[in-house]
Amino acid sequence: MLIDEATISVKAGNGGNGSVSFKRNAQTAKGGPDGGNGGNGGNVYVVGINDFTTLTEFRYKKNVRAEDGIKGGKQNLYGRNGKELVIQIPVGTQITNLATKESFEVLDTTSKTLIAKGGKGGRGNNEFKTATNQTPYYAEKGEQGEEKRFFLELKLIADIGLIGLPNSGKSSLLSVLTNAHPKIGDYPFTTLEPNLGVMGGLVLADIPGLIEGASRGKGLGDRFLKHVEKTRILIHCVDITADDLKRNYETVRNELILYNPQLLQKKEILVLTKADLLEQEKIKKIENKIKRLNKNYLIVSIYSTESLKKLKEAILA
Ligand SMILES: Nc1nc2c(ncn2[C@@H]2O[C@H](COP(=O)(O)OP(=O)(O)O)[C@@H](O)[C@H]2O)c(=O)[nH]1
Ligand SMILES: [Mg+2]
Repeated sequence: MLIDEATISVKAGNGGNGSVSFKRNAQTAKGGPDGGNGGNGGNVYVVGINDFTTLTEFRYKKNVRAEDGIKGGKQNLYGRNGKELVIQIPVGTQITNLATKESFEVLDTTSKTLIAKGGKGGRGNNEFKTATNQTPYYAEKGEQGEEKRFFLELKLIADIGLIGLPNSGKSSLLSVLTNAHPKIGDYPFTTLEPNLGVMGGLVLADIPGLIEGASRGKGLGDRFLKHVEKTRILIHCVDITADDLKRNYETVRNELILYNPQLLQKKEILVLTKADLLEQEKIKKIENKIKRLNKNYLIVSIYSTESLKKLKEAILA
């Protein structure tokens, strides 16, 4: 399981002060009170977003605040309300108020949850006029907006694992199927955590390092295999241009068995990648061989939207 977390300070807008003012013009030397009300401070809300990478933003942006209300003006002019602030937090994030320990989870992308309330604007002196006091020299101050600190925690479990030998096109597929931007053609063992992306609400993990010996810890493969255990579906990528497709496929399957035989029970989609690099004729021959094996397979190229669409359908089926 991968955990992402951040702590943020949130400040809702202060209310604008009410104004103290009296009507003055050529006709009226000593008019009644006309101080307007201050605007309300902006609220701070949370809405969910299907992009878990947004949490990392709050490592750098630790303070967020909504706009203050504008103070009231002469001639009963109302101050404008401060703009609300809506922060986007990945769906699945647990948000805990650090002072009260109250917490809630961001469940979807449609609901908007208030997390800090803006201060009410103060009333202007016009509102304090009474029968006995026609000239109140008094207006209300705007209230302070709420100020709170929150702990944000997102636990990610990959639903789908992209497996296959190095260079089989896993990272490329992740980048075209999801919002992730993994390094393509990167040396496979440079990262210690799998790259993740979201597709239709499902988390896809690009599991690098599956080579012969991975289950015994070679090339950090076992670190990555533990992520495979949690996934529901495996997308097994095999480079269609490789010399021995069967051997490539079996090398990876064998590492799965050695690590945990139950991994073989998972639904697996065999994906022959980089189909654009091979002539149709050769692809047909390969297909004929696979058909005899009675396996679920797809032939895919990152340059063929049609093939990617079919892959998405197979994953979501
Ligand atoms: N022509 C072509 N090249 C691809 C395709 N998918 C991946 N590649 C290339 O194959 C190489 C390895 O891809 P990568 O996604 O890094 O493989 P990984 O090691 O399994 O993550 C890179 O140079 C990619 O640009 C494809 O569909 N067509
Ligand atoms: Mg890769």
